[in-house]
Amino acid sequence: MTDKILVTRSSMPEIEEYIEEIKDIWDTHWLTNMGSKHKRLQKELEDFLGVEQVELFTNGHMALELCLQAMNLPKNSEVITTPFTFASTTHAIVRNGLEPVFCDINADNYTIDTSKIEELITDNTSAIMPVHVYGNICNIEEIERIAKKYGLKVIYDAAHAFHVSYKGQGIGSFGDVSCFSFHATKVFHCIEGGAACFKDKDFGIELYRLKNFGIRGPEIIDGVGANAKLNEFCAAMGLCNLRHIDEEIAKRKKVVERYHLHLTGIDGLQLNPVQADVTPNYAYYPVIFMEKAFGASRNEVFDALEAKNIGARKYFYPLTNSFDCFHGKYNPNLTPTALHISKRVLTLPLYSDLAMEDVDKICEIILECRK
Ligand code: T4K
Repeated sequence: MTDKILVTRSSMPEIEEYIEEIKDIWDTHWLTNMGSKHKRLQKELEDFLGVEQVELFTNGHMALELCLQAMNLPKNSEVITTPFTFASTTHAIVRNGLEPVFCDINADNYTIDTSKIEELITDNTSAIMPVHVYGNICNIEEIERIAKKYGLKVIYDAAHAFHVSYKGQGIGSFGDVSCFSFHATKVFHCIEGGAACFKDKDFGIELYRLKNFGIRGPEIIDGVGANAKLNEFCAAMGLCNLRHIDEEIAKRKKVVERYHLHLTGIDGLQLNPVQADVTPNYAYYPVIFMEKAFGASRNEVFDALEAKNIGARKYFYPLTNSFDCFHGKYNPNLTPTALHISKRVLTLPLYSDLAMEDVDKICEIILECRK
């Protein structure tokens, strides 16, 4: 094992709690295919997130990919999204035979710049796929207005936003569908897992078929589906972690406050904003380093931390619209704010049991980088 402090560390329930939760699997021998733990987690999440319906998946990516597929959008139609995100968002669009159209982001909260969406809409636009990046919430009202005006579907990538609420309403309840990631690195996790939240019953039926080979009944397979089912061991981890989620977020809040204590008001540093009407989940701690004003570049800080065995991450660099796999098809200069931010951002280590002394040490190393 390494003593390195990494960007995050999976939270774990007590081993006894997990063993207790999985014990009955040895009686039932029911390991996957929508077993009792899957059903329980689904119901508990619907209540907890305050959403009408939840469908569970093997991971957040398959939730996004299959939600797009279930929408049956016209082939080659355009989906407006942002490039300042994890590969998954863009790849879900491309793997559906759809065309991503990249909108720039806001310089202060890194979510889609809604003032730039309408100019990107064409006759071929079918949907908007905004990202609540770092758990920062997009301009939901404006996205709703635009979607309504142009008849577009809205699929929120809410991978980072578990248990965030906006004006008291669970974030999963916005858009046609919102997708969460329950990956090991997330505030709430199932080892691997994901969920889609939505209201439309028929959409739910289609999603269920798509995650289970298109099977409608034992002798009726009337769709071409994938296999994206959440297994019972992952669901059991989710059931355990859900019991501790408030404590998990409270501990993360303390770590964030400690970072703030050291880094607030330092010239050349931009910290994650506090958003009005939003109850945050403290998922990530991104810092933007303005080289001139701060006295060191993002890369210099990254290297200095690495040298001291601290693994910060450049989430999200490079932008998805400059990935090698797209062979220069998209022009990142058309999203200048995203480009600017991606060259300057560093997400600092953040997890619930990160020691305060470690936060102090990380900040000390960062501040010592100033020339
Ligand atoms: N949309 C967005 C906006 C997303 O950010 C993501 C995923 C998705 C969609 C898709 O959701 P999933 O299909 O993944 O459910 C990590 C995560 O794997 C990924 O889930 C996440 N976003 C992304 C932002 O971060 P990597 O390649 O940076 O992971 P890795 O293996 O370098 O892990 C990061 C750190 O986490 C490690 O340094 C240590 C810690 N860690 C990692 C693992 C795997 C643990 O403590 N335990 C673990 O088991 O992508």
